[in-house]
Amino acid sequence: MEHDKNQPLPVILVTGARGQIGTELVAALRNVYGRKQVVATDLHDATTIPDQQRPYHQLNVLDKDELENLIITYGVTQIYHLAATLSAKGEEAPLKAWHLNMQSLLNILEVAKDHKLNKVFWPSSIAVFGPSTARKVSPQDALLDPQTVYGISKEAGEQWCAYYREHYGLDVRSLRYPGLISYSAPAGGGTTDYAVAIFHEALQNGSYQCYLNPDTALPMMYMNDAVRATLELMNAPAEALKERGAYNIGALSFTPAQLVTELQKHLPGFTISYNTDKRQAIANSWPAGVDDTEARQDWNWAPEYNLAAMTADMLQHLAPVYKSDSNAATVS
Ligand code: AKB
Repeated sequence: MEHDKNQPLPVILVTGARGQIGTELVAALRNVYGRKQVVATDLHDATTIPDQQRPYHQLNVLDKDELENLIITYGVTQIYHLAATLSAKGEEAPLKAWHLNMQSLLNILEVAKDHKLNKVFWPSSIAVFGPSTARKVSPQDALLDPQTVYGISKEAGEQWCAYYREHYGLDVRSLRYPGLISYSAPAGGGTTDYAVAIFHEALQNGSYQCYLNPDTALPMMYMNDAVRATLELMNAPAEALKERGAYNIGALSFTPAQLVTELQKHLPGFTISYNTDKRQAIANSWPAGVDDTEARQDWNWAPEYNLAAMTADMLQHLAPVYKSDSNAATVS
């Protein structure tokens, strides 16, 4: 994607910039708008951040005053608010996860309203769905009955975004991300994390113990598609976006067993064992896939990576990282 030269350059602030999505989204945004247009923020100490990854600021998103300082200092016009506690970690400390996920979103919406920002992006998740979808492909307008505190915070967040849009005219846009698979930064605290960890373990040790049953199908997406979806949604004309909440976006739906079969095409010696934990119950409450007809119709969403292409690309990027490791499996 390229910046439309007839439009002014945005100044974008990203929270959670060092996380799984943020790492790649910041790079993609800088590619389109230029490095200095994107202010990355996260909890990490700023002194550890190399020059080519600046501007960077240490920011706790619960600190509204500091957030506001950065908006004023940089003349920020858009925010991508990615900082959050995910599904599995959220269940370990539900009230803490609720506070972080909700209060940070409210801080962002308030400063965006007060400083009249052009646009806000906030990710929702397939975690808004629950048992009512009966593990089928969930439609856009399915009943939302989340079973985790993370899912409840995403459902409430969707409502808050709609509230600010309707009452204050704030242009907030949102996607229900499926499980995201990427090689640049680790996934952290989610139920779908196995689909990232399995690549690292396969290359490092030649085996993996999976915490989900082999036949647990979940909606997934390669990060390249997720980043492109985010940029496309944010650049779609406002009048095209008919969905009041967050858009379903689909790409892949696979089980651990199907991913293993695909991996074994490249790593024939790779072995898997299964030992389920609490994350199985969370996965059981989510649909196997999502229906993204509305996203396809309203802003031409279309995924590019299928299971085979995603697996090959992940291995191509990660194999060199583990090459010097004597236990490492050989990619054929
Ligand atoms: C998680 O597993 O919690 C996340 C999600 C599906 O939102 N990856």
